[in-house]
Amino acid sequence: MAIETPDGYEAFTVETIKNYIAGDALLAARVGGGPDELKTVEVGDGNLNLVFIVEGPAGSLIIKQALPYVRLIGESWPLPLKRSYFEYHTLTRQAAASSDGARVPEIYAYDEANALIAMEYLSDHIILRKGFIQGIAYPRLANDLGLFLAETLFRTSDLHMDTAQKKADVALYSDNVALCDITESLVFTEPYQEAELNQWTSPQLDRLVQALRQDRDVKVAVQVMKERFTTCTQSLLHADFHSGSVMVNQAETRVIDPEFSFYGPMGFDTGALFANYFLAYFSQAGHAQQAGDRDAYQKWLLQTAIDTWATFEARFRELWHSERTGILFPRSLFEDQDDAMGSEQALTRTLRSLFVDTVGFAGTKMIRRLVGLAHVEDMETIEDPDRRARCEANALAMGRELLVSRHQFSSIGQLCDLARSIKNRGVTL
Ligand code: SR1
Ligand code: MG
Repeated sequence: MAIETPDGYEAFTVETIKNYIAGDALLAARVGGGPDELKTVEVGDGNLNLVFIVEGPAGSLIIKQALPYVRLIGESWPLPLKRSYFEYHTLTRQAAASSDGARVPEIYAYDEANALIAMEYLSDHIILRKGFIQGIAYPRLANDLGLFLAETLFRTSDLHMDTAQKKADVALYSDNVALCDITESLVFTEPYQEAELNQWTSPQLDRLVQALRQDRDVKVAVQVMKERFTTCTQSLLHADFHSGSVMVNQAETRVIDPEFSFYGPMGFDTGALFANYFLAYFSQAGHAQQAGDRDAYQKWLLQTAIDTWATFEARFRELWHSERTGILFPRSLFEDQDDAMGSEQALTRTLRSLFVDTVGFAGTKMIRRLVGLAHVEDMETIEDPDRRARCEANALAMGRELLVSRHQFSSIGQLCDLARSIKNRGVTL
């Protein structure tokens, strides 16, 4: 079945993209030379888009182009090109909102008709997930991501933003329906029922998958989290904040790919990151050459989780005191009435609610990556299925506990204790 695309749209190839670049004065000047002098390669390894690296005599860039369907599945699953519009606008908003930590790539151009964004090629960075698989430690990661999350989430919330602007933005992003629908189905629903696209390591995990679908506490909890996702327009989210959406080297951290963005609960972004720390943690046993040789790296991952939250919370607290200019918890009710205690009480409540959401969404995001459609390379690259299944079963146990018992936790340190204890006892298959 051929997919209808808007007039003016063309899905590029490594050859046709050269003429496109040559025909755009700004992009052509950036890479230099004519079309014959450009080297192009398509490197998209995500689930949805085309990604070209373009290198010329004077420079390089990335072209990210949306396809009118889900790349992972094919043309049988159409997907609006407009996701590229949301991605572009979120990149510009995140660039403005984030100052001290991770940054987004520099954007060179946006072509709405071709659903294409031209941006900086981060040639000396790698995808964080690949770093996790190789066991590479990143000393700046926790600080950079903690700051990025605190700043982007706080500054796009009613704690800070002008209310008319925020309401207009909520309306704008409400149109990212198809991408939200992917999350609503693939994250919050399908892993808990029979669904054509679900996959898991079978037969090793069959019993656990059946148990999950019959687990009433889990099903209720995940629908409560889904209700948060669909009804809470707290902040402009990246909304797919996994370790494949972060690029790193030893000196800096970049956040990419916010095409799922919309106004939702802050904890959905923070939770996604913690889910990916813990998935990386449980996958390490599958990458060890000899027993124990990833122990130090696992320790680093858990410490990174603790440090990320510490930075996030500290920056959030600072912003609460210095940039609380929005309609929520106004200073007129607290500081201006000499009620600093009231402001602290409100801050404590806000952080508590955000923490509980973070834990619940982290559990949800772990589970979907183990028994739903889209898995993570951390686990998928473990070749021996028995070994992989043991890692996945442990991660699944952690995901369930986070989701169902989210109100019982009060620190990331406790989540790390749980991860260690599940690792030490190991789930029986
Ligand atoms: C069909 S898209 C599957 C997943 O890839 C993206 O990274 C999102 O997480 C989405 O759920
Ligand atoms: Mg992505």
